[in-house]
Amino acid sequence: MSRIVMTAAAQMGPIARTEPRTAVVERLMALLHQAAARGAELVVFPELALTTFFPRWHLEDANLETFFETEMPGPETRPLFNAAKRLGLGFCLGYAERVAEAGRTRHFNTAILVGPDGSLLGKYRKIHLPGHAEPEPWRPFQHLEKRYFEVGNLGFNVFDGFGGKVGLCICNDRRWPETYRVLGLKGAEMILLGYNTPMHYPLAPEHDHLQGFHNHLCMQAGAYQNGAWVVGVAKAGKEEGCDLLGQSCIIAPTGEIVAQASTLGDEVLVHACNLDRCQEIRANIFNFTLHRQPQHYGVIAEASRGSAA
Ligand code: CDV
Repeated sequence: MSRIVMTAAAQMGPIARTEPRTAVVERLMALLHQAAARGAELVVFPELALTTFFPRWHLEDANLETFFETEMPGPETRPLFNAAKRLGLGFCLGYAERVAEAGRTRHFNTAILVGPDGSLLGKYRKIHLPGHAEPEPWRPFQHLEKRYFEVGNLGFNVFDGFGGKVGLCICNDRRWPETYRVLGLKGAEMILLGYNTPMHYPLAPEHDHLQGFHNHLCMQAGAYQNGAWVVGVAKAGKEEGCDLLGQSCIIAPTGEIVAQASTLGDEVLVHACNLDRCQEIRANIFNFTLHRQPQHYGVIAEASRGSAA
């Protein structure tokens, strides 16, 4: 019998800076209900799905901390967990995490995987943090992820759930082949990720028209080269004056897009993802055991190497 995971990509439209968590959670629950009505068992939400994408502003500490969760679920997010459990749905949720760890307060850009019974199956903290640490006033908007978050300290991991092996990563991670390869080597059959991708890239505006192309290029390559399903979910649309890419999609292990959002708003895509299809790739063209030549790949993991400008 094949292993089919009815998977929903729950794209979100913009979240205003003033939109309260409770209103956002209502939106997430509406998406859950739509997904459930279409037979989903796993729902994937975007990166930092509970608030506006706050790294676009240089914020003072008191303002900044309001965007972070100190418990998950907390009082405002518990209704989402309760609704998912009632509907028998698992989900993947991105949020800003503040935690006391190693004797200090730490901040991470985090995603969790929750099972249909409400149990925490896995947690990931974003490793590739884009942007800059110091404010750069020349930019039309800031991208201060390097200021507000630490590099994730949990590694790239694969979790048992939904009858298979599920890997997590977040937004900018999707552009890096190493992300998929580490998850692929750990046996990921499905890779879930959320993103907030501005259409304007201030460092190379001549690439703005390629945002959609690059989005699919890297996720389709990651799926194919590792024989895994990839579910990429956007927070999209014009958020506080900043245009964010949509194009949420579900990608088969062959690299083919099998479902794609057609709006920039709250929208649910559902696909029956057969995890057994991973073997079409992993038993053949990318049979790691037969064909990888890791003795020639050492440079990839050398910290001192870089094609620096
Ligand atoms: N949230 C992100 O990580 N966004 C980046 C942008 C800044 C390039 C991305 O890779 O989509």
